[in-house]
Amino acid sequence: MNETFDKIKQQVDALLASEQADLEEIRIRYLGKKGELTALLRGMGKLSPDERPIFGQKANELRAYIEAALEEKKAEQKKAAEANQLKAERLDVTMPGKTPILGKRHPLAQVEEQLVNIFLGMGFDVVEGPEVEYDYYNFQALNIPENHPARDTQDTFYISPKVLLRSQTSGVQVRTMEKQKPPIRVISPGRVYRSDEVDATHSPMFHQLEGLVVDKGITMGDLKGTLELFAKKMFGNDTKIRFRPHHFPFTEPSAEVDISCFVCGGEGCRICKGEGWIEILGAGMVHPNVLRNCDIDPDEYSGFAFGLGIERIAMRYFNINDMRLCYENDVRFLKQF
Ligand code: 2NL
Repeated sequence: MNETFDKIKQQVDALLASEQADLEEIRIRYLGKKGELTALLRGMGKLSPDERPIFGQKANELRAYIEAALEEKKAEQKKAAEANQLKAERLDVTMPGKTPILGKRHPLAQVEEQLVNIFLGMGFDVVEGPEVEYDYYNFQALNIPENHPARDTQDTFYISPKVLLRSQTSGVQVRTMEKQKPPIRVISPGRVYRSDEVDATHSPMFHQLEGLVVDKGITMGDLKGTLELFAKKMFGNDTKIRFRPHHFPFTEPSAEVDISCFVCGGEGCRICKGEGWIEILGAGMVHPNVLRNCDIDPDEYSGFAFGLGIERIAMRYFNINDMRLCYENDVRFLKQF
């Protein structure tokens, strides 16, 4: 009798020695309905009345022993599992974080911001207006005659005979002159649209910044001084400017304005194509008809205006050789600025 109990006890001890012991399997094997200890208890009926109580006590002691051993092992296994989980999920707070990829402003936005800041510094206000514009504000008010090529549907996107996508931001300035009497000192940056084939220097959408000053006694000298200061701030203090005669319907006289090359200083190099000068904008004295159209008396007031292409300036400034790169948003391109 004792031998049988001892054998079971040894077996259980041996099974529980393994760390991964299957406790349920062991419980069923010894204490279950068809378990070994249960079977022994069932056989008790064959024992003599003297033997029965002793057998029963021993059997109960063994059951209690196995149950306690299983409990103990269960607690041990739980503790080990928790320790393992903690180890697996441990966070190394000293590990360096993942560096976020930092973007930056588009080269066109950078140049626009610089241009705007220079003119804000000279006391200009920024004005904005609709990109879908009446032909009146885009052409008529600007003294652009009915038969002018710019008005052709070949050059301008028309929405209806009287409504179009603005081909310059001048309309915003006409609207300003209608609302606000001189002194006027504004710039109008924004998108403009022209029906151009896409190539290295043309796009049907590009960005312009125009400037307008109207007051008593404004002269070409004010225009030159303003543009010279702008050129120095944008391209460096040694920059010179030069005016070449030109024609715009909305200014008289009109000029195209060059800056001395900011790479070679005028010697002639690849950037200025050996010229020493780089064309950057168009300008002139506001045509009396334009002032009149806005109910401003040209005998009392005069003004100057200028217009520049932001892409054009950005391409010179950053030495970009193909305008299309400005719109493709290729990170390899954008990273460089
Ligand atoms: C260019 C350069 C220019 C203007 C724009 C302007 C605006 C008003 C009155 C008079 Cl409200 N002029 N803008 C003046 C000169 C040049 O742009 O190359 N344009 C085709």
